[in-house]
Amino acid sequence: MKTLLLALACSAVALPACVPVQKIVAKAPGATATVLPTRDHEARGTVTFTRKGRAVVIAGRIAGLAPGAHGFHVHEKGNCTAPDASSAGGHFNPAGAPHAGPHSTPRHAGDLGNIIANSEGVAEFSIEVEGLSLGVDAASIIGRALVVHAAPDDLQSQPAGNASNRIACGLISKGP
Ligand SMILES: [Cu+2]
Ligand SMILES: [Zn+2]
Repeated sequence: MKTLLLALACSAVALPACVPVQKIVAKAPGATATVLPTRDHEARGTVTFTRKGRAVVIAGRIAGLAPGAHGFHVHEKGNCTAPDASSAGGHFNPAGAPHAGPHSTPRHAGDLGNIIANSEGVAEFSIEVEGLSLGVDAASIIGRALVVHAAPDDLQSQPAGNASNRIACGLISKGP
């Protein structure tokens, strides 16, 4: 009976103390991007950027894609206003490196490889890369653009992996 009373007290009175610890310590994303379709396309979704040691984890869900692989990059300019997102400029490349895959050295810092859409046209992903920051230094991706392409990035063709048109674009902003 005494135990039961204590359990009730926990749920009724001390509720905040009963929230799972993991939920409290889980890191909020350092940045987010909502990608919206460019003209004549339908891809859209939300992506979070979370620091993990020296790396950044880029996770999210993008729908409205053709099934298969789609090139996925951080582009230099945080400007998605052009109908084809050409306003976002080239791949974010502060080191003047060649284009490559997300786990190659050297590579453009903005090279995130591909996201893979399922038969419903939905891509769910979590990509861990180094060489990016969410701060105010030269490697920061805050204020730049996240771009999804129509075709796969072959991870080697210069200057942009031959990934074809830009089908979705979103500004990367600080905070959750
Ligand atoms: Cu791109
Ligand atoms: Zn690149």
